[in-house]
This record gives sequence, structure tokens and C-alpha cells, in this order.
Amino acid sequence: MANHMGVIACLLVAAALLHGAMAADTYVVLDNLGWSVPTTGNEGPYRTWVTGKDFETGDTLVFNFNNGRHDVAEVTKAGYDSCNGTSPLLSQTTGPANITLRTSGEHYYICTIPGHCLAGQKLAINVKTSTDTPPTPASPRGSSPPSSAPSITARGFFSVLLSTAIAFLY
Ligand SMILES: *[C@@H]1O[C@H](CO)[C@@H](O)[C@H](O)[C@H]1NC(C)=O
Ligand SMILES: *[C@@H]1O[C@H](CO)[C@@H](O)[C@H](O)[C@H]1NC(C)=O
Ligand SMILES: [Cu+2]
Repeated sequence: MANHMGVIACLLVAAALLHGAMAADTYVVLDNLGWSVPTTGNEGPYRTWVTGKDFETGDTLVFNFNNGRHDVAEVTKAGYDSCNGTSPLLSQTTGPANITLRTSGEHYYICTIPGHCLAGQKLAINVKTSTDTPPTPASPRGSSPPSSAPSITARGFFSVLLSTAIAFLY
């Protein structure tokens, strides 16, 4: 019995880890403070918030702000460094703004309300390619629809783990 409990515990932990690894994460930028002008007058709080986080493609950033108070513009590194939001790659003026990370690499976000970026309302993150959902290669026209095999396989594995654990219980 004790052995069985150990096996069950291991399987449940494995299943939980697998599930965690599969799920796309949601990150609320600067947590409860939201997308705001740092009281420090610089981007320090955003840099601190980014530290230790593992952003992956498919994850979502939630920029919490009230309409009209702020906005979010994704800009180039040059735009980030100089707080220039003149030609944003992407722009959201209504809050909260949920931005899903589609591509890997460096992503830069600023607020374009005058003075805000210069006072530190700017965010730079590095996005890694997600390990759980490999990009589906573009399939030629007329071929079968893109397969969702990887996620089905992962889900199947997850179910097998769970049912094995449950089987041990009875
Ligand atoms: C801001 O960027 C735009 C387009 O990238 C550029 O034309 C403009 O000169 C820049 N403004 C400043 C103040 O650097
Ligand atoms: C944005 O994400 C938050 C947190 O996941 C969610 O509660 C909210 O409904 C989302 N808003 C939109 C417009 O999708
Ligand atoms: Cu702002």
C-alpha cells in the first residue's frame, strides 16, 4: 500500500508538471501595480518584474490600465531606447490589453502618453520558442488541415498518467 501511494504521488506530480509545461502562461505586467508610470522614475520595477520569468511563444501579457490613462505600443529596440512610439509595430489603446506573444526574440513595449516612457513606463522581454507547441509547418493548399497531433499526444499521455494513478487507487 505504501508503495502504491508513492507511485500515485509520483504520477500525480509528473502529471501536474507535464500539465504546467504544456499550458500557455498569462503574465500580468507589474502585477497589482499594472501598466503604470513607476514611482521610481525609471524602468527599474519593470526590469525587476521580468527577472526570473520564462516568456514563451503562446504566452499572454496582460497590460492593466484604464482607457485614456495609458496605452501600449510594441516598438523596436530603437523606439524603446529613445521612447519613440511614432511607428509602433503594434498598438493597443484600450485597457486591459492582452497581448499574446507570437514570435520569439526581444519584444519592446512602451506607453506613448507624453512623458510616461521617459519616466520608465517601458518593458523589454525576451521570448523563447515554446517547447510545448512546435509551430505547424505551413501546409500547401489542398492538403489536409494542419494536424493537432502533438497536443493530442500530450493530452493522451496526460490522461494515461491520470488513469494509471486512478487504477492504483482501486
Ligand atoms: C521617431 O521614429 C520615427 C520613425 O521611426 C522617425 O521618423 C522620427 O524621426 C523619430 N523621432 C525622433 C524624435 O527621433
Ligand atoms: C485578458 O486576460 C485576463 C486575464 O487572463 C482576462 O481576465 C480578461 O478577460 C482578458 N481580456 C480580454 C479582452 O481578453
Ligand atoms: Cu502611460
